[in-house]
Parts: sequence; C-alpha cells; structure tokens
Amino acid sequence: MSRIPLIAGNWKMNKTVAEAEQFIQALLPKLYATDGADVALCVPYLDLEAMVDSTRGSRVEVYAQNMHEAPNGAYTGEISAAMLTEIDVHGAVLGHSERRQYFGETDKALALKVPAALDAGLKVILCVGETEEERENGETERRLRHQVQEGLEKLDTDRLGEVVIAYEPVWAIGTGLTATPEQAQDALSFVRALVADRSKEQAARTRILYGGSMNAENAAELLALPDCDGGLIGGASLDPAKFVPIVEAAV
Ligand code: 3PY
Repeated sequence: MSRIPLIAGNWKMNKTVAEAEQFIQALLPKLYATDGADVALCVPYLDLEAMVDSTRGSRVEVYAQNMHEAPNGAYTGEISAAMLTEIDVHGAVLGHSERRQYFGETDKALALKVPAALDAGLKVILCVGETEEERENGETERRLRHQVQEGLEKLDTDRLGEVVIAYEPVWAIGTGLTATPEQAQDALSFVRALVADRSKEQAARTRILYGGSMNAENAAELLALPDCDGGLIGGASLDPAKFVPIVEAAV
C-alpha cells in the first residue's frame, strides 16, 4: 500500500504571530514543486488562528502541539478539541517527549487524547521514543511497546491507520544527534509491527514518521527507509530555506 509522506514542522515555543506570518509568506511560494507530500506545521496556540487563515487554500495544514482530553471543565491553562476545530485547526501533535518530560504527559492521558481528537475531527500525530538511558539498557522495544500499545489502547482497531505515529528517539531531540538509518529503520519497523499485532491492514495504512534532528542533509537517507513515511522536524522547520529541502526530499 502506498502511503503519502508527511513532513510536519514542530515549531515548539517559537515564533510570535508576526514571525509566523513572515515564515508563511516565504514558505508558500517555495512549495510549488512538492506535490506528493503532505505538509503540516505544529505551532504555538496563539499562532493557530493566524496560521489557519494565512494557509487557507494551500497544502499546508496547521496543528496544535497539545490538547486536553476532556470536552471542557476546570483545567486551567488547557485547550479542548472543540476549541481547536472551531478555528479550523487540522490536527494535534500529542505526546511529544518534551511534554512527557517537562509537563508530566502520561500514556494514560494519551490513551484518552487520541480518540478524543479523532472523534472531534482532528488529525493526530502521536509521538513515541526511548531515552538515551533506555537505549543503553536495551529497553528501546519495551518502551516503544508500552507507548504505542497504551497510546492507542482506547482506539477502535479499524481507526488505527488514521493515527500518524512519530518515532522520535529522545536522545536525538534538540541535540544534533540523529539515529543511524539502521537504528531508525529497526525502530520504525518495530512500531509498525506493534500496530500489526492489532491489524495488519491498519499497519499497512499507518504513516510512521522519523523525528529527531532531521534536516536537509540527512532527510533523503532517512526518508528512503522502507518504514519511514515522513518526518517530524524540529529546528529545521523554523526557516523555510531549511524546511523546504526536507519536503522536496520526501517527494
Ligand atoms: C526535534 O527534531 O527536535 C523534534 O523534537 C521534532 O519534534
């Protein structure tokens, strides 16, 4: 089954609305030769509405970087799925390692967030990945199994393929280190096998991204891996001149 590659930029806590607008004006004309790949930008909450408006009619989809699982309630500082869909946000990236590490995001909460987002009509990128210590202790597969199985636990099997899974080794995030192609392929194919444990058909549909210091120099090699269906891009997504070559490498 052919899977359309997805290149998603994760801006993290970067870009004011004015800076985001400048980025989009520079990006859109450069994407003309990149039909064949889906493009998404995961932007800070306050940039969402402006980015949805400035990308309307283009191929760029706009994602939030988190979402609360409850429809509403006493959750100070949180944002619900309905608040995102009301302003036409396309999706949400859930379970990024920085949210797990600094903000106590748990697999238990993610198990609720994933179906809540899909039910609301949002697309989902679910992030998984092992720490350096887990890799050194030979616990990479155990960690991935836990995160994938629990994160998707409450999702009906026939919807598994709707979720994009981003494999991001934590030791490669913001460090400039990248998994070798062998390390990346082993982990990506392991993640696909975990989905296949529930449904081979859904596993064949599931897009699995590599994330963690992907850039214009290493993108082509990583994107050529059999189980790599795109990338979740950190630092290199902040500059159109660095982001566009990665999208071009995916088509
Ligand atoms: C990185 O590449 O640093 C990322 O965290 C992408 O999400």
